[in-house]
Amino acid sequence: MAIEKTLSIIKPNAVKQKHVGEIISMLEQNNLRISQMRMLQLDNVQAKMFYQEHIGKSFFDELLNFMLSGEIVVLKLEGENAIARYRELMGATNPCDAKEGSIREKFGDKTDLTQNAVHGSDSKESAKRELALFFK
Ligand code: RTP
Ligand code: MG
Repeated sequence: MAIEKTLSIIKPNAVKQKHVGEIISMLEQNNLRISQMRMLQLDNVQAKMFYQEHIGKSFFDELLNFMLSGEIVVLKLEGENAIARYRELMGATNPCDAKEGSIREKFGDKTDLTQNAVHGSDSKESAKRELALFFK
């Protein structure tokens, strides 16, 4: 199996609720190696660039407002089959549907699917594009 790189974002709700440590611990326990990590606040231009695939969708403005609402942690993760393994660990987009023990089940807001605690790249192409936005 090939070693892959992927981008994780710990979203503003999880940072505000002090779940950064627990989420990082889950990444480490699942052999998703952290090779780079930063805490930052997105600006409007960066957020639009990052979520360009969702421009025009019904949830876009709400998503952008949320992602601009506080600090986030961005992480470069590496490991065998890391893209799919991290998506599995995150759980379904809607925290209500996320399987027990997944990051979104534990830390996502079950009344607001926008606030689902984490992001993860969904393909090799997305990972490459998204990593380049945060890590030189
Ligand atoms: P992500 O990109 O954050 O890893 O999540 P994902 O692939 O599971 O979901 P995606 O379809 O890419 O959506 C990006 C983020 O937009 C918010 N969202 N809100 N209200 C809605 O219907 C809705 N749908 C998506 C979520 O924060 C989702 O993670
Ligand atoms: Mg996505």
